Amino acid sequence: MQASISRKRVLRYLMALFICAVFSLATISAVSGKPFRTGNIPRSFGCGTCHVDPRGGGKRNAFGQDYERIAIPAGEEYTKGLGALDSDGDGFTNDEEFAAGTHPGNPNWKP
Ligand SMILES: [Ca+2]
Repeated sequence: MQASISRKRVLRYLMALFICAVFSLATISAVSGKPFRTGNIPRSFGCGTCHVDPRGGGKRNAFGQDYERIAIPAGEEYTKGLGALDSDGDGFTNDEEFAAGTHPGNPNWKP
């Protein structure tokens, strides 16, 4: 009888440990981003510079998609080519948008 209770306790403990581990991993993956990238661009709007969700992660906005296609393969460098693009199609280049303080991935926000 004692061994059976002890086994149940161990199983409960292991189950609680497993649930905590899963919750911790889910939390870590939700908040871990690439904040160093915001230092590689002329102006930062935080994680929302590249991501639809301003907290980061998940789907990228138009600028983030161009950053992924051009800057990441260039070694995380904001290239002249990326600056010359109009990622969000609002009529202003990414360089013009950063210089004006508007968002290069949001067509509703332009100089
Ligand atoms: Ca814009």
